[in-house]
Amino acid sequence: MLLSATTRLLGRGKTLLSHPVKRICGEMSTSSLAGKRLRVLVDMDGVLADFEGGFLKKYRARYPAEPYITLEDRRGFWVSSQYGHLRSDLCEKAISIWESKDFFIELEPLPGGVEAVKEMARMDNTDVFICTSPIKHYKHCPYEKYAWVEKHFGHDFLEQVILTRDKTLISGDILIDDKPDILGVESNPTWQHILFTACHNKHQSLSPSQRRLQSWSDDWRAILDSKRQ
Ligand code: DGP
Ligand code: MG
Repeated sequence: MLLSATTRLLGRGKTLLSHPVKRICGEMSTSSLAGKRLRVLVDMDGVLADFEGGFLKKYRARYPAEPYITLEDRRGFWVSSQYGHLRSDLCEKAISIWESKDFFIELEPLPGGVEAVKEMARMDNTDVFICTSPIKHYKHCPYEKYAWVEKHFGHDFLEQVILTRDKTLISGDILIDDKPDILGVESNPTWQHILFTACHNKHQSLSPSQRRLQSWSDDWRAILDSKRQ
């Protein structure tokens, strides 16, 4: 009874408690264990799921007579801002696309992302979390983000999902994310930001603390290794 409660509390308890050395660790605080493991936070939209491609496809299908911005011409993180600059009413039209049912669940995976994250999750001493910001129009997005993870990673991986509007509050060693400026209430986040290249950020220069991952064909394993103690 007590053992099963401890196992539940530790989360990874089954593996820990069956190993004599790890059992000692199991009696230590979970934070001392966490210190030896690499914690990788991976963003979803623009990193694992093709938000920009999915947006453009659905925008053109719904508004075939309206002007649009090719992926080559995308600049700046906020899609609605760039469409609003093109013509003010296009801002709302852009927003209507990702606020629609089935937008998030139908996003295509970006090449190699799902496979890379699955491989990371199998690596020794590595914890991987999908860390994603839902839009505030919550009718479909949070549900569909969970459904997308279940569809591409399987039900058990839902354990690794973090939905937050403020990623600075989440502790980790690295955050792989396509948003150039990740700001929030914590001015000194624990993670190093690895900027994942996307159509909207490829022309931007990095801040001194950032590094780039060009795509999932780039050497993400070397980035993880460089952060291991
Ligand atoms: P993340 O990838 O976790 O940083 O999530 C950012 C979300 O914001 C993602 O769902 C895409 C969405 N997004 C992109 N452009 C705009 C925009 O112009 N306005 C709003 N409200 N959301 C946007
Ligand atoms: Mg993103």
